[in-house]
Amino acid sequence: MASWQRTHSCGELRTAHIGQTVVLNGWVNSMRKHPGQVFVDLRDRYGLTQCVFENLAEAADLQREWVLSLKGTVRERLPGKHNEKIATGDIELLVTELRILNRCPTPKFEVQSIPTEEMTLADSELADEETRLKFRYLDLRRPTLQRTLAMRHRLNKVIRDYLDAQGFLELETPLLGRSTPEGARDYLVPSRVFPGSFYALPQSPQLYKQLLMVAGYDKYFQIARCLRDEDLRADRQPEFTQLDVEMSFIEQEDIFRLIEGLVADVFRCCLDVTIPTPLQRMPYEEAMRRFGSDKPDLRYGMELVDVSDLAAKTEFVDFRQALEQQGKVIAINAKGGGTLSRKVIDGLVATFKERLRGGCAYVKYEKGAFATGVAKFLAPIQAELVQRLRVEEGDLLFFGSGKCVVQEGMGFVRTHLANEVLKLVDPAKKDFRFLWVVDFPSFIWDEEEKRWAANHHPFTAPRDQDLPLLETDPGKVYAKAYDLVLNGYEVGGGSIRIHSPEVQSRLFKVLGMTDEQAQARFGFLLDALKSGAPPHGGIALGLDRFAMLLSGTTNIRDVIAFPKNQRGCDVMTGAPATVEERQVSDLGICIVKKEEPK
Ligand code: AMO
Repeated sequence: MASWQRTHSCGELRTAHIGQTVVLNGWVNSMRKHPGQVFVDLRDRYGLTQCVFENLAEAADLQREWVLSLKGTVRERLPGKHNEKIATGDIELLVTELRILNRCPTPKFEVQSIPTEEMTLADSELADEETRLKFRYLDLRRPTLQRTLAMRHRLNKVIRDYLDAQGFLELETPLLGRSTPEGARDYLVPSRVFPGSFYALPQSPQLYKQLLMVAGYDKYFQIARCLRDEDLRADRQPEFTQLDVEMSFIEQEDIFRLIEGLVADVFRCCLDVTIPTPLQRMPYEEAMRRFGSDKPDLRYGMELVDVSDLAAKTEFVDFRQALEQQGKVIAINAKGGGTLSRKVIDGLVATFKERLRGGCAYVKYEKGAFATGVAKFLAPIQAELVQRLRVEEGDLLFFGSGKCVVQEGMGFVRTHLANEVLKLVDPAKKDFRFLWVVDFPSFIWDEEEKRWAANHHPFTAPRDQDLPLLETDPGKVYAKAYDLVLNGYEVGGGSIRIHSPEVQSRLFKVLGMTDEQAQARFGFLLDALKSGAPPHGGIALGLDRFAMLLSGTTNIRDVIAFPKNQRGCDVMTGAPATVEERQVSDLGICIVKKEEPK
């Protein structure tokens, strides 16, 4: 071992080490200079150690984030100087030898952590995210991110151990393949050898895993990278990671049991939290009716209440119009929201109207009666509304009315009120409400293309009892599909697959594909299904979302070492970027200049 190499980490030394000569390696987290004495907090991913230089001239020049090797003697801190907030807070290192391993200019932004137990910088103290993404290697030194990445490692390890113990094989599938439809746009890779032909990067390993079932690998999993060119949101990345699972000779219940065991193990090992199993289940229609969402957050109530029957007794124009168009009037009780100002409520109404694509009205309940807003119209139904929505003094009711999207719109109203206005949830609190959403419709009507589209993906089996309706009434066909929901996020989705080539062909037809088109695109799958396909099914969990929720953050980028920004760019390396003209012409591609996206 070279003389500069560490004997201990910066989070390791305790009173038991007092008197020992040790070497620490790390970064200068912070410094305090006094006459004849310099204090440096040295940092690595294990923690911080206070190091003292007494009359060591070179120490005066040290700067933040320089990389040091410090040899010295461990000693107890002076009385009153102990720091209970850090694990090494009882000792300090009296430095006898300083070796500067590397110097650097002052970093673009504050990397240092506040040495508390939690070691988190408050959001308000962080540099803006774009700057931090540009210098990601500096931001990754931040203990919060080091903790979330360590959590991810643990998550992967627990998953592998659990599935290995259950007899699963971890198998890899190609990145360069044919497009698997999962509802998003593909990232395409042009072929040099076959100009004009493209590989598609996988949106998921869906078809490969089904083919592995045909091949007899009855318990498969993979921690798989997936790529989807879709609009980004706080919980979406263009490349993300799935725990992809597939099993043969099973039914929906077997997948539930497997995943429930996994979830319980993950939360126990990663957070020491017990998740009671079996997890709650709810049919899709019920989730939509009660919460206006297929991924309801069950940490709070505030359920949607259909008041169409009562609304019919009023003269309020918005309500009447909605009902005349066979629409609905749905109400929600924002408990205690009566204290919100008129200005805030008007702002909310404007936001909600946009999402509802219909009317939005409100009323407060003050001194035992409706006040402000549409109070005068609601007088005839006040008593019934108060009872149905359990209205109490100081409550605020919102009403959404309209023809088509009012249920989903009110789902938005519910989460917006809970998260942004009433602050009913704290993501850092260890409150985990899981839910299986089941019985999804197989198809949704695509108004633009005037055809049925697969609600999950086209390999999902319809319920046996609904098979006769496939051609006659696709809107009434329900799927053997399920989503795993946690605190309002869809953290997983899967289904029992079609293993009959005839049913698969019928389903492609419902989606508007001719036999020839189905054969051209999915001939290999149809052939495989004809080669002795076992009944099979599976699921994929979104590991980034899982890690995000385990870490108590709402930003998916916090759990990915090198994420893309909101526009899908890697601002650190500058990807996507132009390439040399020769590279493009080798691929037989000609670039058509388009206007810069705004
Ligand atoms: P699905 O498309 O539902 O199913 O994806 C499974 C899970 O992956 C996560 N996820 C994402 N996470 C981050 N960024 C994204 N852009 C993103 N897109 C999806 C979600 C989602 O629940 N092949 C099927 C699975 C199956 O049927 O077995 C599939 O990919 O948490």
